[in-house]
Amino acid sequence: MRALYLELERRKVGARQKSDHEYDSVPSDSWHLSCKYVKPFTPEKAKELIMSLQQPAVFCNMVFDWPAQHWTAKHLSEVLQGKQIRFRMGMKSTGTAPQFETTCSYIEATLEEFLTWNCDQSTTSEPFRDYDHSKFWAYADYKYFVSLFEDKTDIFQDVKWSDFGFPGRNGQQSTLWIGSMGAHTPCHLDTYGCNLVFQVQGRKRWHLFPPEDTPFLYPTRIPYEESSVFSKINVVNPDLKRFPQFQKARRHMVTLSPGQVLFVPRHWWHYVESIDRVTVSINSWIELEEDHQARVEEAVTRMLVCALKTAENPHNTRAWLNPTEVEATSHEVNCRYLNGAVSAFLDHYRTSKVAGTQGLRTNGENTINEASNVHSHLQAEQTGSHNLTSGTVRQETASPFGPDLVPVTPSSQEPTSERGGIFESDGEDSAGKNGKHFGKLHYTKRQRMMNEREDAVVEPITAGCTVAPSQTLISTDDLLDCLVNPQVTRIVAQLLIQGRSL
Ligand SMILES: O=C(O)CCC(=O)C(=O)O
Repeated sequence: MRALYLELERRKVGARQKSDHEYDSVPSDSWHLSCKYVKPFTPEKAKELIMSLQQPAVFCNMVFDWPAQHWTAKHLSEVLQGKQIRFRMGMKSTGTAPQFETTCSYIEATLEEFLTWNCDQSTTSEPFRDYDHSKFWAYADYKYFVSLFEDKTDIFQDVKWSDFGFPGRNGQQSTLWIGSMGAHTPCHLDTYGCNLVFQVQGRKRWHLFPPEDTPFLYPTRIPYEESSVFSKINVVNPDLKRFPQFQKARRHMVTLSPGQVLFVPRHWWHYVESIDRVTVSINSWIELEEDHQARVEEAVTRMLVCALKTAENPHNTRAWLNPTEVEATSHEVNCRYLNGAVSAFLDHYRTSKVAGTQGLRTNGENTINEASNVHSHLQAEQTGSHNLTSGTVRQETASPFGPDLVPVTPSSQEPTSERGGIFESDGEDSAGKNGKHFGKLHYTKRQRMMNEREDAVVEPITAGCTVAPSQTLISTDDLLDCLVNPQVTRIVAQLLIQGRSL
């Protein structure tokens, strides 16, 4: 059955769409598309696709009636009425090192001030006074609706993920991203869930890499952020001498335009850059069965990173803790996380009938049922011989792709014309070198493994014996990169779970 929509609604959408073009460099085609009256996929079909697709894909014509389609930065600045928002400031010119959040600076400003700085250079916008628009970008990234619109909860209904088969999912489970040209998020993978991203204003270019290419992306957990594994590579200007394996990574690139929704499957690496003067996007991470095991992997990672990095330097968490993390949690708290995650995993699979059957997406990665022989699993991971269908859609069914669902395919050529992103490199490293300081730390992170963070007991600082990294052959970070490599933590999690379930 296809959903039908009233012509009146369609007209309203179209009229407002036109007046919102002032900052869009690329006109949205939603007006023409909305004339079709119908959505190409029912919620049930969309969900089925999301749960079976193993490559990124762009949904078209699914959101033409969402009120959030009109959420330009200008509209949002009126809705938010002078609310102070934290902006991450980064440099447009970068070298081959990724611009991590730990190397950016932060300011508090209103959206109005942001728009003045970004779109009207004749006027000075106070909070941005130190940031020359030609050299810096600004990003109000990863803002939870629940924090942004505290007293305006009606607005949650403007986002309707129920159209994709997730009833009750709306703005309450979404985050908002507002950026200027060049604003970007360094290459990382999200350890939990899969992702739906609605592009509202301007365009963003996504560079995606499949999970099997993880070794070629040089994963690192420093900066440490629960639920994100960062790549050491600046994928738009890679240092191939230092990271030669990156040449083997299969880049998939797509430019997302207003009105489109990108599906990012679980564990796909992504680097995302704003390529228009103002961009606004909204996303929601969809929980998956595999998250139960991912929580154990994340607990192992947290324990090791916090222990080793605190031992190395008890006084300076800023260098390694991502600003989205509140603090380095104590060993006691981390033990509780780990035990909680293992118990939750076991409880879930003991009480659930879905383990190993249709409800459990394996997405090429093992679950407890498949992991009974972890050694063969490791071998499979290393040789790539396990049953992966990434890059293709499962073959039992006819291809679902067409004009309204566009697969993101491997790029045939490296984006050489875009080396250094959309700006030329001047060899400088990052905004951090400007001596700018951090702002207040963020309050939360995507999907918390526990709600009891407030209970965290801060461990007394003990004097560690620190050896200067320059004197060591293998640094703490080198060691951590091996110990908490995603392939290793997966096996550790499986062994822990097996040990408890015997
Ligand atoms: O839009 C961006 O800058 C990054 C988005 C992202 O990382 C995500 O949705 O997982």
